[in-house]
Amino acid sequence: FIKGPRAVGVVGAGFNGGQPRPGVEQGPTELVKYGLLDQLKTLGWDVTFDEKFPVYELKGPEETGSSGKLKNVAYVSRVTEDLANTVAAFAEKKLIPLTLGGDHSLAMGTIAGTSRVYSNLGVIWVDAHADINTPESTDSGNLHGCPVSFLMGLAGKVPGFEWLQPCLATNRLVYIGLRSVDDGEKKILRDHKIKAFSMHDVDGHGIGRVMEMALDYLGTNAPIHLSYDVDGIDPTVIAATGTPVRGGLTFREGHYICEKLYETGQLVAMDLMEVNPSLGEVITEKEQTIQVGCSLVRAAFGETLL
Ligand code: Z70
Ligand code: MN
Ligand code: MN
Ligand code: MN
Repeated sequence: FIKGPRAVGVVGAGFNGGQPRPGVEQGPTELVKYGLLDQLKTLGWDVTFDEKFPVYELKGPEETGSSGKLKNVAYVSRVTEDLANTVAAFAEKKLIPLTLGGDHSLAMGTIAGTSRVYSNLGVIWVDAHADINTPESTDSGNLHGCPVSFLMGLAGKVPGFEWLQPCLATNRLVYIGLRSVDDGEKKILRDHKIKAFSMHDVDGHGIGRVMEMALDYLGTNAPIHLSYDVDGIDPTVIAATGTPVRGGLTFREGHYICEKLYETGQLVAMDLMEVNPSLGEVITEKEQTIQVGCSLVRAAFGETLL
């Protein structure tokens, strides 16, 4: 189990600049209001929490400027640089940084931060999406679809992101839960032989075996940063997130990943991202049937193969 002091440094990162849907900046506030900090204390954790608890705001229209297709470059860069410093300071003091998002572009900051403190860091990235678009491959221009390529240095030099140097080798990350990967991203995953367990793999091996293989790959003594996009879990369980995708991890599979990392004592940082309390609509049975029907056809025609 977790070695060293049971101390967690909670970072609230209310931020929506990496994607277009408002509401995700309220994720940390809602999680704390629900009692997350007290729940951690009850589990015996020493909880440090910065009461400043920023809900980040645009300084002005200059921060929404684009660089090529990328949107809000200055805004995302400022916030993630700030976050990297906060997370690194907690990790330096041997606290486990727990960053509550906010959209997943924030992981540029959190993983940059922990990688300054831990050598041989491994990342487990739970997500429906690969978030590895480059400035060239992105269709949406939303930076929450790009953090992995920025961290790995696959994005090249991006004007406005001078502070972020490559800090994650292509063989130090494992994905779990992928099922909505852009064609350009599939090519990147193949070209760099990036380790990925899609939902197809979770189905085939079971989550227990997938975690065993993931930990073997990263090394059973390596410090691990868990970057958890809640949309990795199925929308029947997690509805209030910006881009839900059917066919995700079950409630238990989603939890097993966390439990296993706790059990091994390898967890050194966690992000919980893309919680959007303002979303979560009810869909009709008719819509649901049409959607599942199309989804089954797409599965038979190759959509989910990486
Ligand atoms: C798409 C893009 C994404 C989360 C959507 C989607 C990326 N690949 N990530 N929702 N959490 O826009 O690049
Ligand atoms: Mn994500
Ligand atoms: Mn996602
Ligand atoms: Mn729904």
